[in-house]
Amino acid sequence: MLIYDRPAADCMTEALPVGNGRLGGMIFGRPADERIVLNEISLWTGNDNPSGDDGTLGAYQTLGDLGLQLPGHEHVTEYRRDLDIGRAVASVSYVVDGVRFRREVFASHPANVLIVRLTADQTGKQTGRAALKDGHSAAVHADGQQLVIAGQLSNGLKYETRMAIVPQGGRVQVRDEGISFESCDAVTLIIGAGTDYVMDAERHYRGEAPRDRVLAQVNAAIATPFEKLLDEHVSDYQRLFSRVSLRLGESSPESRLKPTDQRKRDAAAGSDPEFETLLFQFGRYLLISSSRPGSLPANLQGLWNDSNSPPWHSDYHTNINIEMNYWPAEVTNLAECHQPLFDLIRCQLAAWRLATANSAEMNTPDGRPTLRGFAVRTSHNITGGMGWRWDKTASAWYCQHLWEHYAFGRDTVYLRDVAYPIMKEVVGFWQDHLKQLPDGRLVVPNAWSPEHGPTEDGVTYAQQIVDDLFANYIEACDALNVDRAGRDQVSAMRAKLAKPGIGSWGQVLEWMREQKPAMPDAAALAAMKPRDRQRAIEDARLDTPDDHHRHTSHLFGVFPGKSISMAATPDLAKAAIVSLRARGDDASSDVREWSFAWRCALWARLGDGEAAHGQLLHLLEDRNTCPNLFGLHPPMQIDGNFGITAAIAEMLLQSHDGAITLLPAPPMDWPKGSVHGLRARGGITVDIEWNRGKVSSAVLVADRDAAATVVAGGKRRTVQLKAAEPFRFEP
Ligand code: FUC
Repeated sequence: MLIYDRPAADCMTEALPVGNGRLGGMIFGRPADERIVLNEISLWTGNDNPSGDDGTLGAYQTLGDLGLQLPGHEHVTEYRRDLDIGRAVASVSYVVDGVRFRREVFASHPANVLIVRLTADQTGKQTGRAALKDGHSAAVHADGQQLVIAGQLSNGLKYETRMAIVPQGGRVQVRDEGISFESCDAVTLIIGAGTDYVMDAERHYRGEAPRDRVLAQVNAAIATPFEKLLDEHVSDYQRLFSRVSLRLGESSPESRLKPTDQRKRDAAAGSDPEFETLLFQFGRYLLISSSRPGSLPANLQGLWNDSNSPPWHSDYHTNINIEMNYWPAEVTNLAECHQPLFDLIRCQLAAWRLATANSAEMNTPDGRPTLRGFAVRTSHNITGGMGWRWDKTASAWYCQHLWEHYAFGRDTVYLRDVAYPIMKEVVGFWQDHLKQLPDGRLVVPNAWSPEHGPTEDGVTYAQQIVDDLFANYIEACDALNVDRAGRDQVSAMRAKLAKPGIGSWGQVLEWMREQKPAMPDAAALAAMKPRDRQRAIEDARLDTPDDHHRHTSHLFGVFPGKSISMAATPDLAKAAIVSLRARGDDASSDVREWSFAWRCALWARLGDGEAAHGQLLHLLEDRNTCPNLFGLHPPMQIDGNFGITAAIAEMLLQSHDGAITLLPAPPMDWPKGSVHGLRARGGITVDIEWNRGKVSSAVLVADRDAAATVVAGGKRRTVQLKAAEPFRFEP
């Protein structure tokens, strides 16, 4: 539960989010003049231009506002607003003149609408007005007993927002300016919205006008009793949310009562294990709320946006951010929430192929245009448009997600029909694009370690991602029993991929050759403009122990990859520790928001629970998370929320190296606890209980008959699991 004793003053950092994967709301909780910022996940400007032009990329837009005027509610007592992430309902309650008022808001996935319910502990007390405001100044009209906005964006995208009222008792009047209600016992507002976007390139991403659909959704909801709408919403949400429960220890009764913003600040300094559980579950809440099958994936702000020119277009960033959004999907048992990412990838394929084939920059090392596969740029939209520079290996990183969905779920039909064909294409791209060095090693030519340093051959990040793709492709061929010859060829190429090197101070080399930058002398620095000076200093620190860049791209092989580990590659794992320590977590450096989540997962993979926990605590600091617990880059950004949820899971359970490791990185602050319902690769659901930092018992349930190697406290055991039969593991 997130709780506050004041209304929000700012949308993105303080208001509370609700969402059904498609429709979102940010609730301020102001008693007399409530504001709920509305969103629809497909409301995008921009077009299909893949050239990297940020102008044509467009941006994710805000849909508008729902405003509620409640005269007489200016002075209230006993104010509280909260977000119950166990039920996905936001509430506001307060007392005016001895009457307790309550407001509940939720976005129902089954009913496909957002619902606001006003009640009080006395009858006849609801008097006020509800109005809609469009995010693009389209007009609001009364349409019978409903308010409607029908708008169109500059790119032709049609959208519609609709609001209806269901009063209990009292009187209601609907006018263009708003819906007035007087002396009602209770009021339910139903908000529907939609666009004519479809995830179908052949139809130029345009489907039917949203009008009939939105009207039908709103009409169906007004014909359904409120209690039923609420029950169906809560049970639909809990079907996903309740799969995982976590206990990391007991917090003090005082901690539990603190407002969430203050509690967060205190939790960063000391131990509040229930708050850390809340942070973990909040990431799951956000994923369920912003990423449901049939809709678009969570963007840089998830689903929540109050601006028409949001930071970084609130787009899909391919060099860490969108991937991090989906790190928790499989391991925290929300595999179906991964689906929107795959659907978006699939509907963009034709556009990405064409853009890659047409780009001279994407030619093969011997100068031929790309014939197989595709690459993507650093950002993209939902209609084939791309922004900024090419991020060559991002398509292979996307393939990791396609593969992991199979690795966890073992759905062979999905692997054959969805994941494998795309993996094969991208493998083809790399078969054509790797460059052979005189010594026979294969390198990714002209590669980039995202947003850091020079572009060179054989950059560690790119090498590791291609290695990951090849490894997964080989496993996919084996699982499907297909393409034996291709598989063996890929396996031979994989063996020749240049491996990460270890540098002069024991670090993982981020570039093939250690960078030996020189610091300009003091006079030269003094003569520079401040920005250039900053850049020159950063450049001079490249690849030195003073390099505190926010990205940890060269450690991809540790996490989310699997090629570096203490067991299999101890030298590289030790070098990864050196690199990670040097990259640091200094407040004055470049490390921020999502960096902490990544570092937490990296430390978990390297088996250091204390260091991992330290990163988690850093993330709670006010510079890294907002009062509403959203990540703070700044500005607000959501990837850190998803990343930390995945990282906490990684501290409790790992399954990337062929074994299922229970409690691989417990910190001292979680001496006793339990987790139920995490997923391990191989289609296995895992419960773990621990005490004094050691596993006391575990239960594994496999979806289908399987052998599993379980590691706990350094001991390994291979067990035979029978489908759906709980297997109790006592170390
Ligand atoms: C990547 C990061 C930035 C930011 C942006 C949205 O480019 O390097 O820190 O998160 O995405």
